[in-house]
Amino acid sequence: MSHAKKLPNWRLRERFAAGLSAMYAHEVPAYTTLVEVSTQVNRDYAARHPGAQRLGSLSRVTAERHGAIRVGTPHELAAVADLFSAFGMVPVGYYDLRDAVSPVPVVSTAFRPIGGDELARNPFRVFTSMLALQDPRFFDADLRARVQTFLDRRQLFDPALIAGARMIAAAGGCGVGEADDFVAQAVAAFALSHQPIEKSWYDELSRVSAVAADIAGVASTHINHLTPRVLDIDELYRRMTARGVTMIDAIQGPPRWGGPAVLLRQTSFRALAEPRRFRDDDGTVVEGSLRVRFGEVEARGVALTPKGRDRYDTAMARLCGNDDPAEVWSQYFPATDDEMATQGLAYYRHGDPAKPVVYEDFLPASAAGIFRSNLDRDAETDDVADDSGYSMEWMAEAIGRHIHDPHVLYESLCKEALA
Ligand code: OOG
Ligand code: NI
Repeated sequence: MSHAKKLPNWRLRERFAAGLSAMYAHEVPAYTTLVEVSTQVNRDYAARHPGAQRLGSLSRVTAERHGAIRVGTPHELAAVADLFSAFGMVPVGYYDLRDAVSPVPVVSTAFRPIGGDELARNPFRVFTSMLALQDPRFFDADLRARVQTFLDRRQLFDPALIAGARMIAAAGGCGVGEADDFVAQAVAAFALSHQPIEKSWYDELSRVSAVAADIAGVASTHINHLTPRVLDIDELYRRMTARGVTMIDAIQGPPRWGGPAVLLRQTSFRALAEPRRFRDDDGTVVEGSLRVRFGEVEARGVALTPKGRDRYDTAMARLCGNDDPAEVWSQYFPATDDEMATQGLAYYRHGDPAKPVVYEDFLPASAAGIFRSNLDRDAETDDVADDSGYSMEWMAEAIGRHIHDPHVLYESLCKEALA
C-alpha cells in the first residue's frame, strides 16, 4: 500500500472535467472559440457589474462545464453511475424527453456533486441519457430485438475501470499515481471512435431518430457536448454571431429582463460536419461525415422553489408568441431578490436574499430544444400505447442507486452553515 498523498474525489472530478475539456477541444475546434468568447464575456461582465459573483465566483463560473453523454442500456447507465461515483457525482433528477414537443427516445438524469462545498470546489455535471428502447412508439419488436443484440455485444467501459471506480468511491479518493491512470482512462472512454460505422444500420436507426443512431449505431459512447457557463448569455450570443458562427435562433429558457435571473438559459450552435468512416454492405470503407455534436453555452440563475417553478411554467406558457417577453415576465416575477425570498419563490441561504442558491440542474423543455437544434428532423413515432414503464423509480432500481430530488438538495443547501 502506498503512502503517497491521497487526492480526494473532488480533485479527481476537477481533473476529469479538465481532461474531457482538453480532449473535446481537440476533437471540436469550435469549442475552443466558444470557451475563449465565454471567458472574455465573463471577465468583461464581472468588471462592469460589482455584484456579478453572487451566483458563483468568476473562477468557478469560468471553469464550470456540463457535459452530455448518451448510453444504450440500463446496464451501461449503471456503469456510468459507478464510474462517476469515483468523482463524487451522483444522480440527481429524472427527465423524460419522450413527452417533449419534439419527442426524443431517451430518459435522462444528471450526475453531479451535491454538497455546498463540493459544488464550490468543482460543480462538474453530466446530463446522461439512456435510449428508451422498450418504448413501442419508437421501436417495434423486430428493431428492438436487433438493437438489444447490438448493445449486448458492445462494452463501453473496461470492467477494470469500473471496478477501480467503485474502490475509489468507497475510499473517498486515491493516490496521485493511480489518479493519473484512472482519470486518463475515464476520459478516453468518452473519445469519439474512428472505427468504421455500419452504414445501413446507422441509416436504419436514423429513420427512427438521429439520437437513436448516435447511441446504438456505433460501438462506443462519446461526449456529445461540453458546455461553458457565462454571466451574460445575450452578450455571448451577439459576440459569437459577430464572429460568423450561426447560433440557433433563440436562447432557451426564461427571457432577459431586469430582475433576478432564474434557473437556466441556454443556447447552442450546430457543429460542423465531423469526418467519420462508414462501411457499406459490401464491406468497402468510405469516408463520410456526421453532424451530431454541437456547441452549447449556458447562464445560470437562482434555483426556484416548487411554488416558483409552478409560476415559471405558467409564465413560460404565456411567453409563446409574445413579442415583449420581459413585460410578460414582470407580471409573474418580482423585480428583486428581496421579494423573491419574501414570496417563497426561490432558494436563498438562510433566507438571505443576498445569498441566492444557484440552480445546478437542467430543464426538460430546454433539453428537448437543445437535442432538437442538433437534428435534421424529429423522431418518427407510432401511435401505440407506451407500456415501457420508465419512471424515476424504474431508473433508480435499474442503476441500484437513489436518484436525488433536486428540491430536497436545494432545501438542505439553504440550511447549510455559512462558510
Ligand atoms: C443532451 C441534451 C440536454 C442540456 O443542456 O439541456 C442538455 C444531449 O444532447 O445528449 O445537454
Ligand atoms: Ni447541454
